[in-house]
Amino acid sequence: MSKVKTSSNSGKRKQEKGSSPNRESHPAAGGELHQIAGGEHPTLTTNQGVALSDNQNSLKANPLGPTLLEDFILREKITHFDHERIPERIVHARATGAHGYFELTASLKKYTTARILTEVGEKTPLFTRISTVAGGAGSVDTPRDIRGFAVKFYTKEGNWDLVGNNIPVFFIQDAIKFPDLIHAVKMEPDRGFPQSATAHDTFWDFISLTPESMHTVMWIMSDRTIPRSLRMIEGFGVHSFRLVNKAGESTFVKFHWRPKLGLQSTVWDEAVKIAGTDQDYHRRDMFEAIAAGNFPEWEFAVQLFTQEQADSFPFDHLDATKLIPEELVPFKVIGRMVLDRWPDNFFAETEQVAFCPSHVVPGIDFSNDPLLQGRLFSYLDTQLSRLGSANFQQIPVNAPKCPFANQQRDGHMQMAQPASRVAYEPNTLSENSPRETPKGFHSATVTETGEKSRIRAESFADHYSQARQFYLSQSAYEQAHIASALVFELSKVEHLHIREAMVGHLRHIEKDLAQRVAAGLGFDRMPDAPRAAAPVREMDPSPALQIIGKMKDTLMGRAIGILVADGSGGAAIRKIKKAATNVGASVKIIAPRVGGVKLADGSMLAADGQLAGTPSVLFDAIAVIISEKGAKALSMESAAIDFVRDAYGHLKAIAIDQGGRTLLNSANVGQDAGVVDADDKDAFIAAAKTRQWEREKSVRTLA
Ligand code: HDE
Repeated sequence: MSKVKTSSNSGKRKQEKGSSPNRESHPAAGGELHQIAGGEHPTLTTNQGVALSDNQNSLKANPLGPTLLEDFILREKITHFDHERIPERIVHARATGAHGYFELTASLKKYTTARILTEVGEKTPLFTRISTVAGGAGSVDTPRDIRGFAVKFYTKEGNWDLVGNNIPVFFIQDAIKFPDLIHAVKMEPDRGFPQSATAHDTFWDFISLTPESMHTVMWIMSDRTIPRSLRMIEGFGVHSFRLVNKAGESTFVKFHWRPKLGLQSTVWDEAVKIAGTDQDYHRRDMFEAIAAGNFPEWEFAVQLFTQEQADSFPFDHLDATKLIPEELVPFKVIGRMVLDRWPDNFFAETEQVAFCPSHVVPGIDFSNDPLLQGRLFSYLDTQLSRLGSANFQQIPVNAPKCPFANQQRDGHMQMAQPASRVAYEPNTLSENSPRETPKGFHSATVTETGEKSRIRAESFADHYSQARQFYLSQSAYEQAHIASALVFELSKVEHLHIREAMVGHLRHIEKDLAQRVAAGLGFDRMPDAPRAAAPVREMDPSPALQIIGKMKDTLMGRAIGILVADGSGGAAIRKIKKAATNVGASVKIIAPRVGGVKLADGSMLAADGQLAGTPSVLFDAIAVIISEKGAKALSMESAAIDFVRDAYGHLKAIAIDQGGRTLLNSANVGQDAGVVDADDKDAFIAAAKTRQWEREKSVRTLA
């Protein structure tokens, strides 16, 4: 056995020349840290309030000796650190949250007693958390995925959580299938990948065996799942709920959020590249918008309908794989949500917020949707294991902002210190203990009859009609994106029989779609279609289901990137910048060096981003103002070539000066109606408000 020389044990190892063991004068020991920031600082203490004299060094037997177990300061600090993480959400782990308010603009007094829906003009504080579903907490913001859209309203009558998604339908009809669905979509358990992607065998295997998921599959293959910004997505409560009025009568209701900025998505190649450029793309976008005072805003709308109306629908509204077309039951806008405050602390608020669909207030009640019924159990249960205690509602972000009192007591991490002798109800010993009230929560009166069974209702059997309606309601561009997304995803599936089974389902949805996907996958024969449990109905197209139809003719909330180089013309840059900011866009100057460029007139222009780290995928439209000299230099830079090539490939408007035209030529980029002269600012602004859809067929082969 070789002996290691432990001279450090002696404690007498020579000091470095000129250094001193005294931490005040030893930079490595942190003695200079105290000079970093001025001002009055509170004393640094342990959790027990003991002031620290040294937060840079642990307690050692001698300067090079072992650390002593006695060091309670080190142990307290490290122990707390070791326990900083809590279990991440099993789904919806990755998210962005913000505070805001809800303002009612039209009363629903006729339908509900819920004060939040009856008092016009009243503002209710809220916390909103928008998430992806499949990836872990550290995954990227832009995978193809549904976005969770959860809102906690702190009403005067208790907390109401509306825990929805950015898609109005769901994959499954019964809660008992949820663990299977999620296990199928998450990373495959033997290999631990892919992270946050549906494009793998287990997901499509499960889907191909679950025909009820076909409607949601159409939605997730659309560009709804690759949004440009969380400020540009819709939100849906998905299930039918009930509103209950003073007389105890109930009306069914579906809840909807519609973004003020309109809908806007990326294109798939762009979403993939954003993931490599800025993993926090959506979180940063929301943070920057709120910081700049551009508060994200949504309209709140309801669809109200009676049991009699529901009986006449050609589908069952209790089936979460179905939506109620706007054309059948119109939307009634009743309020707005504004997100105006970023959380102080991500963990305390966005991570610890606990949503439960079971959190409703008097006047709002549940329907029998079997998915919703399962969720009423699941969320409370998950909070117990995630937050570790039945007292999770005492965490500030979860606590109601109205008075609340009951006789629940004790438990892990109890913060309250009730002083009374009694902890039960009723009692005669306390004059001011909480009592029930007739104004409290009443469930809607509903008669239930029938036999207990494990059976799927016959009215849930139609799995294809609304999938077909969705596909046929899309513009030709959007249909091509859906078909291409299916080809992309299924091309990642290793098992041929799964690819074939999926194309079989598509045959029920739309023959042309099945053919396009089969061709894209290189099939030489059309696979058989599975037996459909119910005949496919022809439903009227619903244009409201499009994204393109719901884009707004605006640059509000969008971003323009101006690529500049030494020798650029300052006037041209200023002109574009002014035109874009005048219509609400944000503008960034991109230069080869972050220090900026020397303009033609010799003045310096600072850059907001360095070219290599700020590619055009981060912008909705670009301008290239670089002069001939700049073009010569940038034509040799792959980042500059990619900048213009990607902007063109992602169907964006491009404004160019003469140098810009030279760079486009070097990059082999075509020139169409979306490529405009930088002098024509109006043409650029008009083109920047949309995508150049017609260009797409010239830049990629779509299915
Ligand atoms: Fe969830 N879901 N879910 N879900 N869900 C969770 O709760 C669950 C479903 C949704 O920002 C979990 O706190 C079951 C539909 C959102 O914190 C968990 C079923 C819809 C969020 C859970 C569903 C949603 C969750 C994981 C089938 C749209 C994030 C962590 C019956 C209407 C909320 C947590 C946040 C989160 C269970 C289906 C939306 C495990 C059992 C349908 C937005 O409890």
